[in-house]
Amino acid sequence: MIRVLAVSAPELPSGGIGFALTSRDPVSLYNACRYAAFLAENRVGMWSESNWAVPRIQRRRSVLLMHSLQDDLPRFVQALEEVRPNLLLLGAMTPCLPGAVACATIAKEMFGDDVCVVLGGRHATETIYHSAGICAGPVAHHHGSPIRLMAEGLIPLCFDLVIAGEGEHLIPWLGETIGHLEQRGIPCARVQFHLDGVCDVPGNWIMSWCDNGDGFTVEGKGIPIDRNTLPIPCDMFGIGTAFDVFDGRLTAHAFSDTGPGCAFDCNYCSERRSTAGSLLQLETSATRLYRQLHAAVRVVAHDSPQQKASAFVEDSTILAGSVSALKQFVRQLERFPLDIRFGGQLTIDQITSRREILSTLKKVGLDYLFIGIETLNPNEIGGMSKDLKQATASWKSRIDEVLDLLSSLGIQAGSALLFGLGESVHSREQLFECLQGWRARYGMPHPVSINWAVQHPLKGEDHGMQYRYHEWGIPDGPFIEAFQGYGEASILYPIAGQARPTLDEVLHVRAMYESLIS
Ligand code: B12
Repeated sequence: MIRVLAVSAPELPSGGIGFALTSRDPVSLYNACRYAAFLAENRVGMWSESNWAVPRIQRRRSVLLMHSLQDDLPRFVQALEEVRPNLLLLGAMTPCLPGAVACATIAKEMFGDDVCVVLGGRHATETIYHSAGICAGPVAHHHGSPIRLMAEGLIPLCFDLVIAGEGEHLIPWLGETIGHLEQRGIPCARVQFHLDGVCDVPGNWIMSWCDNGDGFTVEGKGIPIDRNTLPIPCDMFGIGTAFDVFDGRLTAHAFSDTGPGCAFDCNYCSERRSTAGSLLQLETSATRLYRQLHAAVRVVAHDSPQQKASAFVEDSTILAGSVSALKQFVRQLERFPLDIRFGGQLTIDQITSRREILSTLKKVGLDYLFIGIETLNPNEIGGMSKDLKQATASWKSRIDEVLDLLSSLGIQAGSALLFGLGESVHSREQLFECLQGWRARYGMPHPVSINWAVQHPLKGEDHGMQYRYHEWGIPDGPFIEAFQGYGEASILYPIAGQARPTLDEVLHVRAMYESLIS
């Protein structure tokens, strides 16, 4: 029998999290596990006897999202005791690596070789990669690769497998294999010696493990996943979040499944095209997104009949901002309307050049757009790939134009700010002054999220920083308190070329932020 527990590792050793934007649904993990859940739901193979072969409300109890190791540890240990997993799936983004190590170590202490601990997600994907692009060239391990860290003794030997890339098909395969191993009385943690046929599993993925101080790797053949046939996460795991901007409606995380890459290539961002890969199956993306919204309405009607549905589109920019895909999406919603309100992201310049589409999108349910303002003077931070129309007007005046347009259309705007990219203190102050003015005039942007730029491994495109990431980016101590209210932030891993933030500047930004939102 497969007994699976899936956990998004925490990003902080202790303390709270940013308040502006968060979720109760670990959607990255839902995406990775959706096909396994689908097999369980439809009683296929070994998954039919797993602990996921239950209604989704029960299934989601064995999928956890942790934020603070200290606060969320009791919940994790309780889940370990209840599920007694033979397959522990840990998803970790880069700041969460120390949290993943802590969780894996506890599971190993409790179950030893009877549990197979698998680490996947963005950190693995950005630190174990093909050195010449997607599926090209030999596999490289960044200095922060968990395999290297285990081999060099910087972290304990706590992960049996580390998987970079797409998990949708590999996780079902792992479950099946572990089920068979258990039937034969072979310890689940020995799975790396039973990999027959694994290379045929679809998806772009690289599987690695560490044995006797050496790293080993197996790669898939790169058989593409047909994104049109992927199960929909909320069908499999339900919806546990309600974003404030949608008036109490439950909020599904929708995704058009055009891959993890963005249409743009901003050099500080993990979604940048050159790291995350280019867009996939864009021509059918509108239908996929429509199906996801449709599923959200269906799931809310079934699981919470007193409530209504909303959705936030997690695409880096909604349908990559493609005019034809957006128009197709609007047409589908016009023909087959849904009782749903939704939001997503577009860039400043996408918004100004898609006025008409935006007004049609509003009519079919678009209530909210989240825009990355980041900073007031892109030139000061070395430019941003998304700043396309810099020759026409300043970034600030284009933001103004966007807020004016969205306010006239009745679309609420939220925004993200990013510090630690090389901007001056004066620019920071100016930025908050502008925000005060905009909020007084338009009532937005709201919410506003503040972040301190973290250098991610970016498949080695990290300007030689070669951080190892095995220590918490914000160690226990005064910075934990100072960064309360921030989204992502770190002390140890500043962006290439920038100094670590001082306590004074972190508090200065936070004070300006608090006065903005009070
Ligand atoms: C939704 C989201 C969230 C949600 C849900 C988080 C969650 N744990 O699920 C919330 C708002 C809570 C959140 C929080 C954070 N997030 Co976030 N988030 C996203 C977002 C917008 C979508 C994620 C997604 O589903 N992508 C689509 C899927 C298909 O891709 P994927 O996530 O890479 O997952 C695939 C593979 O990685 C793999 N996989 C994933 N998990 C696992 C696990 C196993 C075992 C295996 C085998 C495979 C596997 O299979 C998946 C399917 O192919 C992305 C940006 C983006 N558009 O991707 C940022 C992003 C992933 N987040 C990011 C970050 C940094 C964070 C935070 C650390 C920020 C912070 N506050 O400090 C926290 C971490 C919280 C936590 N404990 O996990 C970064 C990660 C960068 C990096 N190098 O690590 C991203 C890329 C944004 C960015 N541009 O910087 N996030």
